[in-house]
Amino acid sequence: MALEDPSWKIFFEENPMPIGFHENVNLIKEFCQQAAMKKNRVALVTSGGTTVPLEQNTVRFIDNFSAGTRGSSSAEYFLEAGYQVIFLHRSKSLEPYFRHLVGKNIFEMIEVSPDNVAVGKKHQLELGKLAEKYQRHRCDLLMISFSTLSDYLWLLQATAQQMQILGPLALLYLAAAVSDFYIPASQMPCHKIQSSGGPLSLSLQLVPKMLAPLVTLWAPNAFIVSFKLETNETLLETKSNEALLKYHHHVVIGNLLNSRKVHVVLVDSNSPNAEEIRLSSSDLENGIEIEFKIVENLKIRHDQYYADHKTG
Ligand code: 9Z3
Repeated sequence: MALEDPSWKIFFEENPMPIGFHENVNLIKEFCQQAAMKKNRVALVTSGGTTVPLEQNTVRFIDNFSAGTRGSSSAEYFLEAGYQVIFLHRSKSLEPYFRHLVGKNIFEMIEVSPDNVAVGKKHQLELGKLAEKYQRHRCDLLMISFSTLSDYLWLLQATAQQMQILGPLALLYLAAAVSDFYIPASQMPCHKIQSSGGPLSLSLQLVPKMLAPLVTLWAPNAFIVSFKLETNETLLETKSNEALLKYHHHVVIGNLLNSRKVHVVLVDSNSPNAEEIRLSSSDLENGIEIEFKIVENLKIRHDQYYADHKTG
């Protein structure tokens, strides 16, 4: 399918690679090579929303709602499950470990006396646990950031290609909220759109479906999990199944905008029935996050996939 439809190739011909691309690819390459030598599993976790700029010198852009909660929390659980993680995320969106500090006032957490500066007593346990986890995992975590849709797709392609060296040890977890529409670089005005031109009409092009080349060409041996976001419950399972049938990857996780933090459905090419993960009230009381259960579930599926695909 990817070979027949050249639209994804044209996208990369028409939209320039991001600044710092080669430096990032080198970091990713080294990370994957080291992991492959140690036979470690690596999860690529994509996270946050892509922007679609309206001008080349960008003053305005179309954005996406995602804060990166799914991706940043899942990255932590993959690390806890023994994976190394490439965290491909929207710049300034939530990040693993640091997400727990968002909205907290660091100055209120610190006690200052004339001869000492220390974490206040009531924050020591929480911050200590967090710092310990961060320090334990930081060498297994590679952070790469993007802003625009085009930057994201360039980095996704390159990361998937570098992960080929890992064969079935690689898992791709595509949680970023990726725009379906964009303005090709050649159709974007160079300078700020002036209001003196009157009301603005935009014509957006469809983004080529990158899952097709991703599955068949860029990461043919990896275990690939994509997300399907809907707002209409009646479409969720059908649309998730359609995605699986169309791209022939391994798992589609369907979620609804309003219930995504407590309920997801997993569809898998090997089983006819969807599996549901739903947080109970006791899970919620105990601070269990749905991503903990998603990663736990995927780890079992990836174990099976690895056992079926490893060559020696
Ligand atoms: C998701 O569905 C993610 O679960 C969310 C997470 C973006 C809903 P938050 O960051 O939200 O925790 O606030 N991601 C995939 C969204 C997407 O763009 N999917 C495409 C589609 O639905 C297919 S790849 O068509």
